[in-house]
Amino acid sequence: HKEKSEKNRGAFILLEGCDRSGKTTQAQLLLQSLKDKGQNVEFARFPERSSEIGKVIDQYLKSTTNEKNLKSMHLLFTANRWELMEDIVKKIKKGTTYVIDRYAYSGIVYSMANGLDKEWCIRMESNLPKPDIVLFLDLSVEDAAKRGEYGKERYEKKAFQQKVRDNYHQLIEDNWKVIDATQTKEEIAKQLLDLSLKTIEESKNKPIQTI
Ligand code: DGP
Ligand code: NA
Ligand code: NA
Repeated sequence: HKEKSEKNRGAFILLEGCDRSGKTTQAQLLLQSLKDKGQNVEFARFPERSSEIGKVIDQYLKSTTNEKNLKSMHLLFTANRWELMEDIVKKIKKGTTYVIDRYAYSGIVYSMANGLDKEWCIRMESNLPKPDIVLFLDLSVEDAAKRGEYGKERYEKKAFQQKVRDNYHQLIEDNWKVIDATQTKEEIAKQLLDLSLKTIEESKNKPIQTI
């Protein structure tokens, strides 16, 4: 029989997308709208750069040299997910919904774009808690680039982002919703809110799955 703490759990809502997809802005709007609806909701992002592992990741993302070993770097990103998910899952089980900006799928698509094997990347993320819904903000690299210059970090280049987008399209599963990110900010926000409220309702008494 199910533990009491697993009834009426919160949902795990994930936002994924290329750099400049509007993901971070939408995550904040979604968080606020859910709070306005009276939902018990918190926010997290990956990589979370403030932990010890996160600091190494932050330095890596800000540097442009290529001397780092790609597989060990991938495992640091994965470790960063594990180190935070334990607490997050505890809170989800007690009824808090989480809106999360990037997660295992970013890990897979960015590391694949670096040339790592798809199956290896997927395997390294296995057994992490699985999101109840993946809201994938999708737009062409041309449209993303029109939004202004890419930033200065390692992956913020057009050719690389094209690979990332193609890789995302290879991962789409049943629990993914592809959102047309060329719509207005308000239109996107409304879709994300409707999908999230539906997901919160539907996830309440379901066990949390794993990747
Ligand atoms: P931001 O979401 O703006 O904090 O940027 C984080 C960057 O790191 C973004 O370009 C995506 C990339 N990223 C996120 N997770 C992973 C991962 O697990 N592996 C790799 N290689 N890159 C990642
Ligand atoms: Na970024
Ligand atoms: Na971001």
